Amino acid sequence: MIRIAIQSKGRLNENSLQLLKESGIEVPESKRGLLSSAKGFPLEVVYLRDDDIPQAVAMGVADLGIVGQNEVAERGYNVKEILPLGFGACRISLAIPKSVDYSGLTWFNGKRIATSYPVILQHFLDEKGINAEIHVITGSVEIAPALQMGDAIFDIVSSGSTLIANGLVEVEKIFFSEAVLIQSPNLVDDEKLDDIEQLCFRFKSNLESRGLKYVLMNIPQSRVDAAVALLPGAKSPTILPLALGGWCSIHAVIAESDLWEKIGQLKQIGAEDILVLNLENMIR
Ligand code: PRT
Ligand code: ZN
Repeated sequence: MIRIAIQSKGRLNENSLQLLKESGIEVPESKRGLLSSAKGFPLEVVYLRDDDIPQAVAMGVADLGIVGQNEVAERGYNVKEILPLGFGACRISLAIPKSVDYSGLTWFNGKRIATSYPVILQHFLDEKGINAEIHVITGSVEIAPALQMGDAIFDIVSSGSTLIANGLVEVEKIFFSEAVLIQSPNLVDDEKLDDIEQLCFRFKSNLESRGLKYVLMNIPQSRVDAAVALLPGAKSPTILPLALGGWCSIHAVIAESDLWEKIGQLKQIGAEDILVLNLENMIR
C-alpha cells in the first residue's frame, strides 16, 4: 500500500483526481487532512494544502505527492521529482507597474520586491548580482505596488490577466513550473517501490495519450498507399478489408493538433465514414 498526498482544494486538485481516475483509480471526496482508501489500486490518498505536500513527502508521511515544481523549489525539502504531469503550467515572473520605464535587470537594484517565493527569488537575484529587498507577502501579491508595499512583484503568472488588471507588466520570466509527481527520498520497501513503478506506468500511459485521437475510416483499396503515406500510427496504421469488395478500413492514431488537416487530406483521396474517438490510454 502506498500513500499519495494531493492538494485538497485549488488548482491542482481536479487534475490530480482526473489523472488518478483515468488511470483506473477511484478516490473518495476530498477531506483535508484525512486518509482515504482508493479503489482499483493499493493506494491511500491524503489531502493537504499544496504548501505542505513537499514536507509530508520528505518526512515519509506520504510516499508520493502531486504538487507544483514551484512549491518543491521554494520549500527546499529533499524529495525526488519522478514524473512531470503536464498540467498546472505557470511561470514565476518579475512584474512592475506599467508606468515604469524599464531599463533591464539592473533596474531592480535597491528596489523592494513583494513575493510569496522568497527562496527562488533570492537565488535568482544572487545569481544575477542584483541587490534588492524582498518583502514576503502570502496572499494577493499583485496589489502590493498599488499599496506602496513594493516597487515590483515576483509572482505566479499563467494567462497574464491578473497582472494587466493590476496595471503591472511582466518584465522577466524566471521560473517555469508544472505539476510533478514527487517521491520520498528514502523509500526502500520493495513492495512500495513496485507499486510506485506500476502507478507511474499507468500515469505515463495516460499522459502519452493526451492530445491524441483514434481515427477510423473507410477507403477504396486503390487509395490505401496514399492514405498510409499521410498517416502515422503507433507503428503504422492498421488496415482491415471490408466485406464490400475493393474497400478497406484504416485505423490510425492522430495528434489532435493535426486532426482536421489530415482529415481534409484523407477526404480528398477518397476516405469516407470517418470516425474520431477519444483515446484514454496509450500503453506502449
Ligand atoms: O490552499 P492551497 O495552499 O492548497 O492552494 P494555493 O492557493 O496556495 O494554490 P493554488 O491552488 O492557487 O495553486 C496551486 C498550484 O497551481 C501553484 O503552486 C502552481 O504550481 C499552479 N498554478 C498554475 C497556479 C497558477 N497556474 C496561477 N495562475 N497558481 C496560482 N496562480 C495564480 C497566481 O498566484 C496569480 O494570482 O493565478 C494568478 C495569475 O493567473 P493569471 O492567469 O491571471 O496570470
Ligand atoms: Zn498553497
